[in-house]
Amino acid sequence: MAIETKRIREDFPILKREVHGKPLVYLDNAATTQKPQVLIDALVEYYSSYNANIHRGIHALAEEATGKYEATRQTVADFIGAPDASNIVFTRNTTESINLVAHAWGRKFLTAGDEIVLSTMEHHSNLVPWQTLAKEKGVVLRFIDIDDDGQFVQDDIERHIGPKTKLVAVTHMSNVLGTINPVREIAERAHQHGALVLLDGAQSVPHLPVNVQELDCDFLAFSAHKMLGPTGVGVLYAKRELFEEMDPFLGGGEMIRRVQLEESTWNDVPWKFEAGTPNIGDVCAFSAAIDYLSGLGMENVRAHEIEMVQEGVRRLANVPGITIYGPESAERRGGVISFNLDNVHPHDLGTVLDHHGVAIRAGHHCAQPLMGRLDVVATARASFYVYNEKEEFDALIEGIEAAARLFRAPVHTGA
Ligand code: 7TS
Repeated sequence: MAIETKRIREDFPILKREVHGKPLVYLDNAATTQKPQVLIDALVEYYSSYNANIHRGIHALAEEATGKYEATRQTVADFIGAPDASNIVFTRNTTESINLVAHAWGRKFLTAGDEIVLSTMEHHSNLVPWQTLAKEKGVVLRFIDIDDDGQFVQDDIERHIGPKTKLVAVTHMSNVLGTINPVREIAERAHQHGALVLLDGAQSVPHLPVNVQELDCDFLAFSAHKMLGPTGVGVLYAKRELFEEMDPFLGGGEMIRRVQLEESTWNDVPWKFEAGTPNIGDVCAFSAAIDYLSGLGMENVRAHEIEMVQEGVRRLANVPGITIYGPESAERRGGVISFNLDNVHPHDLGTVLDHHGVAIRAGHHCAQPLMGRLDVVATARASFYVYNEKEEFDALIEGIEAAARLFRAPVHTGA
């Protein structure tokens, strides 16, 4: 393995703790990842040595904090292959980044009859903002469906993206199925019809090499907390001309150039979209998480997760009564495995696993329409990251077998 998990695990203090007397097996990385010591140190360093408000002060601390905050913007731009730091706006999370586009771009440029193309595998955060906009503006929503392998139906891509399409907003990687979508092709088709493309990168940016210029997406939204970074920091990438023509999302301090009693003018991009005091400490620390991932190499992160998924699917498939969702091929999916065990509710399964020290997620994963499409109310989900190792599947399988025994489903060892 290109990723040395034994060495990496030493960098994550939380992995040393026990849960219910068992070593922690953390398989809920699609929800949020754990934090390396360098990230924790970066937060402590900010608050213990250069805490100050940015962009306004002329004193040394304010200059240091401003410098680090803006340096992180450059680090983020480099990480996703953006042409310039001004292509990066800091928000609170993916959800806020998508809402920013819906408000600042959608409200300004969309009118009745325009179409937005989404998909049936979207996270609620890439559905609800568009539903609200659609109601307000009379915009029509269309949905690319999935096939039995959990991939976009090709015909739907061709059928739905057409001359009326103004925006295609889809997830790069599904948080439930793990599906990695053909977003490069989708962008090409959208652009042929003059439509823009927003990628929900909440799951892809942490797990795959992502280059916005190669993908040619117009917007990309993601969250720091899913990529070893702190909570409370999101990113919105956009092409410069889009940020220029969009109206501000929130009004207040920092985002203005000149304010008069009756009207105001706006600050330059990207500050036009960062009203008020931002999450300075967390943004500054975020660069430590990105440096850590860059040090590992995103190609290696991806290769590690392909191996983990292959092994995970192999082990799970040996357990009688298990249904696994998502693409057959590990190359077509990220480090996420959603599954169900016959006659056992995923919440019950999650509770039994928790008593084995294994943290998974159970529920609808903020993708209720997808649950309907899969004809289930919920799934259990194991999701991986750089510190997970194949040995951890032993505890997962043991816990599932214990749940099967408890709830009287047939069982058989799955090694
Ligand atoms: N989009 C996708 C694809 C996601 O997986 C998530 C979070 C979001 C958007 C929203 O991110 P946030 O940082 O704004 O909350 N997904 C999950 C999950 O799968 N379990 O918990 C959160």
